[in-house]
Amino acid sequence: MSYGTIVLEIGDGAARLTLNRPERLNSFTVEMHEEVAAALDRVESDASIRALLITGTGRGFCAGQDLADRTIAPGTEPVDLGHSVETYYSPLVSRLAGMAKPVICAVNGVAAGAGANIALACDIVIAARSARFIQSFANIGLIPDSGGTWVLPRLIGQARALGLALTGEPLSAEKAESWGLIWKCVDDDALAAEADALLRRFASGPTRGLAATKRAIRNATLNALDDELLIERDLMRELGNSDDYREGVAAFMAKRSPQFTGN
Ligand code: T3D
Repeated sequence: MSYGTIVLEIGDGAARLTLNRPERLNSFTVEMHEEVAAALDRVESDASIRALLITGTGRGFCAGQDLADRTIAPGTEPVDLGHSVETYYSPLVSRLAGMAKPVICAVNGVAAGAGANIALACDIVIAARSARFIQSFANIGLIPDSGGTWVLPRLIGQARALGLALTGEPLSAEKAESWGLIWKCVDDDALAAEADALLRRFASGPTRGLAATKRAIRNATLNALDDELLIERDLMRELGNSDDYREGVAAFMAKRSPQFTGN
């Protein structure tokens, strides 16, 4: 399938999805939403794909909604943003967070509005040192959507979440790392190699174990410790029967690298 607004590359057990509207800082149109959704269908349904990387073309990662599609001519009805959020942004964030494969986001430049929160929905966020995260919703009278109001206080606490959301001030990649908002900030020219190395590692990793780890950690804040311990027991029981566990132990004992199949 060929796309007009994204690039999807598949190979070596991994998928690379690049947002590709650089002249608009990769902001989202309906076409881009539909193409990203189709790409995620492919990634989810193809068992040979064991990890996903998302990044952007040009100097931006993503500037959220394309506001050119939101100008309201006098006398016309505004777009129903609730419909847009429900149909496009929320399902996208939900799919990234819930996907049974690790999702890496390589934030190559500014990530604003929904673009920032789509990045934060990914499991591992690596940002170029020049990148910025901007909750720009305040500048246009909106609220942080795409999971922003949920993820920000959880990752950085209420004071910082409110500060970012109410002011719309940019947060540097370095500060995002030091605040615990993202996994890592790296030099711009190291971003692609760092993200690729991680993608290759996940693509040849114990996929079932990685998926279970992701699910357990993402759901953990909802559970009491004793409930979480029961979940851990069940997941360990299940994974103890996996081929990859057997291979991991055998490789350790034989002092060789494991050859995980994802099963
Ligand atoms: O609407 C719904 O469906 C509901 C859901 C909403 C989700 C949202 O994401 S709402 C928030 C929308 N996004 C924004 O408010 C961000 C708007 N952009 C900016 O504030 C700035 O562009 C940035 C801070 C991201 C970057 O600033 P800067 O100075 O580095 O770049 P720039 O010059 O502003 O942008 C470069 C070009 O991209 C420029 O076009 P031009 O002048 O070269 O022809 C600019 O207009 C364009 N651009 C940037 N962001 C958007 C955009 N065009 C359309 N929509 C954008 N979001």
